[in-house]
Amino acid sequence: MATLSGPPVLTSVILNLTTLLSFPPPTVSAGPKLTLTVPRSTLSGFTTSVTVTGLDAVSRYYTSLSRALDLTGNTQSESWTLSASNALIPLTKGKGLDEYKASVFASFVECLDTHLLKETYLGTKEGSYADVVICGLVKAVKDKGGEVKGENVVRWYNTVASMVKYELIVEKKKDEKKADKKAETAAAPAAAPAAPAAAVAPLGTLSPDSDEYKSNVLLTHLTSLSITSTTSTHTAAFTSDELQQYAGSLGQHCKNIFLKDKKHGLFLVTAAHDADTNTKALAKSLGLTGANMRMAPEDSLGKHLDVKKGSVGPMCIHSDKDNSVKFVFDSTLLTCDKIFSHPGRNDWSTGMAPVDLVKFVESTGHEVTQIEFGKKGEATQKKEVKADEEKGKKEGKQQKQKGGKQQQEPKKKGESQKKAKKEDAANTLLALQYKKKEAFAEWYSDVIVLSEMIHYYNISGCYILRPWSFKVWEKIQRWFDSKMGPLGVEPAYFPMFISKSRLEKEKDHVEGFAPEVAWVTKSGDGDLAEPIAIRPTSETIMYPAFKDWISSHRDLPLKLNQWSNVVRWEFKNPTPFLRTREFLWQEGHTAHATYEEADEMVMAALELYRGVYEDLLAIPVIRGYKTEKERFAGGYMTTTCEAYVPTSGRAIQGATSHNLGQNFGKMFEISFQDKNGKPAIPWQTSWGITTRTIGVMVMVHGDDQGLVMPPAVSPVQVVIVPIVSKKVSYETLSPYCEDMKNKLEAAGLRVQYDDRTIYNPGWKFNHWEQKGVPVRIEVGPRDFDNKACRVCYRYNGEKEDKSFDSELAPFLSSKMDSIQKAMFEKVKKERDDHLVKVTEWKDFTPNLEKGNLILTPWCGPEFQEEEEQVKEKSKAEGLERSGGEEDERCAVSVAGKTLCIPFEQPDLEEGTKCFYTGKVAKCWVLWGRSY
Ligand code: 87F
Repeated sequence: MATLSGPPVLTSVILNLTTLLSFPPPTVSAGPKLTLTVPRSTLSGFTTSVTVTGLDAVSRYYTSLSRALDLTGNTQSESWTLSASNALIPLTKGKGLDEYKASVFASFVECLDTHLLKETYLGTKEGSYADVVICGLVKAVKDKGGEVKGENVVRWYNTVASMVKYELIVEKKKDEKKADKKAETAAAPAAAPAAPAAAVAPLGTLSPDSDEYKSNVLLTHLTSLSITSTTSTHTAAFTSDELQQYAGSLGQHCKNIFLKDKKHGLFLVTAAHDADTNTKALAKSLGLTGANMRMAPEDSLGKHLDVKKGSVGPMCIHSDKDNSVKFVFDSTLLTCDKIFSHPGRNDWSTGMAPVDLVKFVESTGHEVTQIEFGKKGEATQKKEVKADEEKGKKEGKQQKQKGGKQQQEPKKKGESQKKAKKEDAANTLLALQYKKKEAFAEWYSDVIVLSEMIHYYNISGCYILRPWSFKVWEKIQRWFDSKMGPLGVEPAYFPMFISKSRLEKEKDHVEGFAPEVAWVTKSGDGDLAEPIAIRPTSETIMYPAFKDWISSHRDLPLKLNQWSNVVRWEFKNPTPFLRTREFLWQEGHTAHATYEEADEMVMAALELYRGVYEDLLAIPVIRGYKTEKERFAGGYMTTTCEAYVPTSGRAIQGATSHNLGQNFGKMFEISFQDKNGKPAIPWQTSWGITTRTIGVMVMVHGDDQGLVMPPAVSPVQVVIVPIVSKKVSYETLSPYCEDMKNKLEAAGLRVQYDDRTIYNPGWKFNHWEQKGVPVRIEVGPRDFDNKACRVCYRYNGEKEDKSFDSELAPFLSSKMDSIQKAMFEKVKKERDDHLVKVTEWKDFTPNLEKGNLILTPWCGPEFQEEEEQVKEKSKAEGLERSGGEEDERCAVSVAGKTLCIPFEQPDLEEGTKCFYTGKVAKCWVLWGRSY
């Protein structure tokens, strides 16, 4: 094994990557040249050797390779690297630093300085790749005019910079070229951060006289057609971002997608790089009925197009000799002077006139189907805008007809209503575009927008909560508040700003969280004397006041609850409700004279969280203790409620309740005289639940039509939709419906009478279904005649005719309870069907892959290292089995992690062994893939 303390010039050494990435020992300051030969299986796709020189370039190169190199092991290093990449890479782009960029940099440096006040390096005691990466990024921003200030940062910067003075050369060995295919495709970094300038090969031109050109069948076919083209060489690009970076200057590149549909076969789609290639819309444009277009499996790329993933281009159709692939071409490309695509390899791009590309494809015996693709980006919101436009159009139409007839009045219940609904959904583009089971993430974002829960905002990770979701939050708040009084918890409100010194008073508390803290540094144009943090949680805001308020045992217990917003500047993929930079929550903070009292409070809060999930949101949860590794580091013990999302097979932490012990008391000098007149430190708790609850509810209950609301939290429980016809006008039906509404409301139901005349019944059915209202009552002419109505249930789609009499209200009231129960039972069964026991390691990852929650015998909550090993090993096995790669910025991982040590423990027979270590098991632990 080579280390950096070898001879001054190392020519070719195969290094263990982990060794390389650990911090270079201080002895190496002379700047040796280091040649690193990376095994193909680790880093495929790098066909040429790359020389990276200088601190910032080395740093950026590490960053760009981080996914392929699997820089894992130390979560602090990982989290620093991730945050720094996200915060600093954008600052290194463009010319100089504007005011905004400078302030981002200043707060990052400030953050670093705080951390380095207590630590010498970031993440590990000896320093790690995180120091190299971040120091390099800091240098890059410094070179652009960024100010590196702060005693600790300057010391760290100088130390690290003086140590990293080497060149890094990555090259590929010839004899590794035949490495296994799987690893090759798996390692293509799909979304790696920007590669360093020094690692990007300059654009070159491939001569038609060169051997390489002549041995490429696609290029020689081009020549044989006398098509004028140029082929440029560049760094291999695996993503469109990379392509833009390496070869964007050439001109318009194509996006190429190889699709398979069970019924309609294979399609090669060539579209503008920014085209919206939504497969549903595409199938519709192609007139394909019953289509379900998916990405074609990778082996069919080789089989039909003789090309590898990442290198597909329209010319590859040349290899489809038996004409089994249909070619689809984005007609907007025809307006370009020249378009570029890969001639079978992703380090070459060939440019030609679009008509010539069409000529090329036709010459291979393939028909070119032209379709005009829209631009991607605003998918769902665009839909919404369109829907609004449609609505506007309709409104106009209706206004013109004011006093006239109703539109599209269905003649019969059933058939024509269904038709009206379908047509309406299509006309207004309001229908959900995705199926929950097929494209869960897209489905989720469609549902929350179309149901009018969420509106997107122009700051990443921040969302507008519209009344339909905020009212759910209000339901949770009202319920929760009703339980606070009996527990002796009082409402209060504390400021949202924290001074730096207070935030950092309790070291363990902020440690690891620091990169997420957002700071205010300016007012108007002037700098604040000291930056102030925006609360990510309120321990450090509240406890200095606790110190003032608590002096005797008579001041205890002190129990406060605050509803507020908090800000945590997350860098992982934001998801509305689930992972947002600002979110709403309730945080309870209490202080007690004894540990037991505090413990009781912790459990009482957790019981409320169970209630929120199970009784309000109809979602079963598993309660338990967090392991040492997963508990809140600032406290003593953490309890949790874990929910399960069947569609993704993932667990999600629902809420936590902490016994903080006396840690904060000691730090904030809170003390009291106990009953015996002796000084004592109070025992504290803190507990919180957030607007994540709403997201979990959407994911768990929603279906292909949209939301399905549990009656307990639905802002509207019953919607009454009149079906107006020639026989019965609004004027006649309205008093009937109003009367029904009043009677149902008098029974305590939340009712809406949808008397809008601008929408027809089909539109309304669709609208309320998407919003998940538990019961829709349809009132048509015959119902009016018979003093009846039709009751339709959202959660199971069933319908029944009921008389409108004194029984209707109690009937519907009890229906609300039975729907609530049925929804809970359905989800509980699904959850229980996915709850398995595993006693041997070999069964662990396969069960994770089935989307199961796994109970295993475990050696004990304190075995943190072993827990980490399970996480890492299951991640590696999971990735190997799927042949995939994990995006570290993604909010989800394939790793199995501990969710909790459930309070309800199955029997553990004496002598049972831990499923992983083989040591004597102390308890059952619940594991799963999680959000
Ligand atoms: C992010 C930035 C700074 C979580 C953070 O769980 C600090 C923190 O302290 C932080 N993210 N936490 C832990 C919060 C603990 C606790 N606070 C009261 C809760 C419930 C409510």
